[in-house]
Amino acid sequence: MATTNFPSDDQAIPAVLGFLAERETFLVTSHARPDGDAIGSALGMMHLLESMGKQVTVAFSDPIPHLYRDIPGSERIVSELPETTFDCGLLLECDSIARSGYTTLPVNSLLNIDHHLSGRHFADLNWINPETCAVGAMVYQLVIASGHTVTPAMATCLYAAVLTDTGAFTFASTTASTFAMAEHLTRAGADIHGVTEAVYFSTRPSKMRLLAAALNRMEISGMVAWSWVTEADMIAAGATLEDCEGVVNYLIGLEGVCAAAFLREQPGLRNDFRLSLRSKGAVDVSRVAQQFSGGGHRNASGGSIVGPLDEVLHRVVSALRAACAVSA
Ligand SMILES: [Mn+2]
Repeated sequence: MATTNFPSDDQAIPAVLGFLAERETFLVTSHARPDGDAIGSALGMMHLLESMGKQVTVAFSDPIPHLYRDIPGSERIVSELPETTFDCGLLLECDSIARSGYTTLPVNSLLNIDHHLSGRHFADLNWINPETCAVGAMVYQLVIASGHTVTPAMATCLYAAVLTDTGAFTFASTTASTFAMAEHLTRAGADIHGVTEAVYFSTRPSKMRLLAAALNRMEISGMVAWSWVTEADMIAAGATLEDCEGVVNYLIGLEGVCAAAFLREQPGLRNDFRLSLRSKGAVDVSRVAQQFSGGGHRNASGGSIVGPLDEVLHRVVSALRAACAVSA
């Protein structure tokens, strides 16, 4: 089957619903180190597919962060792929199979739904809309177009996806339609207080200690801010990888700062760093991430970089300065 490029959601949505209707068994997955949108959109899609009478397995290669363990259906997520072949592999916000953390998927066809600027047309059917705030919002559009009821479980999953991927309705991707969707999901029974409590008011002390170390070390030069943690910092804080999520958002919160970077040393890999980037307004960090084998959105992206810390910081900060200069 040829890959397809849709000029608008109005054309993509019926094609995606048709693709789903023709198939019975689904393997739903998303990117490695899953975030709220990956988990919420995958589980929201699971609930929709089950409303359609389909058989669904949701698989993630990495563990589910504790913040998201109460999202309805999360107890059904598996990490080992079952020994069966599915009619369809459904990849959400993944630009390739490799990004899912699995080497291959046991599927006869592939459907790709993504909202990243760096999204790619690798599947049999590809619906990519970089304008939308979350893949959860794309799944919401599918639910509405399908005519199925938005159940409370579905609503909670999709609300969690949208809440987290808009930075609690603060990012530039937030529009009037984001709030209209949030209102509808709330009316449909989304557990909005439960999700908020889990995501924003259940931080572990280890994360706070790691954050303190990172913020204490923060550097600011002109419109660029940056910080980093080494494996030794993580051990000292008793922190896990998921405790590093979101540290970069504090750096982009600084007045006058238009681009920010947070680096964390990969466990057991000295001088090998995972890079998180954020920006404000027109400053495009998805292009910066592409220089460091990554990608993402204009204002939020990530990648990886290898080298001695001083050299790595110099390269990243120079790239961010250049990105700020281009948009000035
Ligand atoms: Mn997303």
